[in-house]
Amino acid sequence: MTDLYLSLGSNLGNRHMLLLMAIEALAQQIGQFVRCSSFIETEPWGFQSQHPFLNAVALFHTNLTPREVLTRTQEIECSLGRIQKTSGTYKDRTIDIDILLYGNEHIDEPDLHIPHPLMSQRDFVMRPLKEVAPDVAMRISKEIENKNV
Ligand code: PH2
Ligand code: MG
Ligand code: MG
Repeated sequence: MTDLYLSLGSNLGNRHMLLLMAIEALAQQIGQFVRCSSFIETEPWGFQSQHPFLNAVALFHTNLTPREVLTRTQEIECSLGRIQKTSGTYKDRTIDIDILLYGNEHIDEPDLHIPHPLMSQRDFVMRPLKEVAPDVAMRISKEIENKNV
């Protein structure tokens, strides 16, 4: 069983219900739900939108490979009304599920980067991560600091 940290975000529709439905689907398809942060309202980061986000971070225990997790999270996004992503700019969305961390693994493939390369820059990720796993949030922030010296 591997610790899997996921970032969840929604800025369209019934955001609260969409986050709950995503967590339920993840618990059925990905592995054991361990815990989730509170749902925090955040301003759109990196793009202009009049729709604020609801964000959360959740921890699961999984036996799936990172690639299997990616496939299933994308399927769940589709089932919850996510319109096909087009490359380039960020868009409003009913649900976004991003893999933040998969155990201590480092993966760099064209469509799969773990740890999530932008996570330490994103307050909407680091704040809820700190709630779910303060030690992990601290480790990630330190790793980034060390890279910058
Ligand atoms: N996700 C993005 C880009 N910007 N801003 C907020 N507040 N929350 C998000 O989940 C988010 C974002 C790309 O997926
Ligand atoms: Mg995202
Ligand atoms: Mg995404």
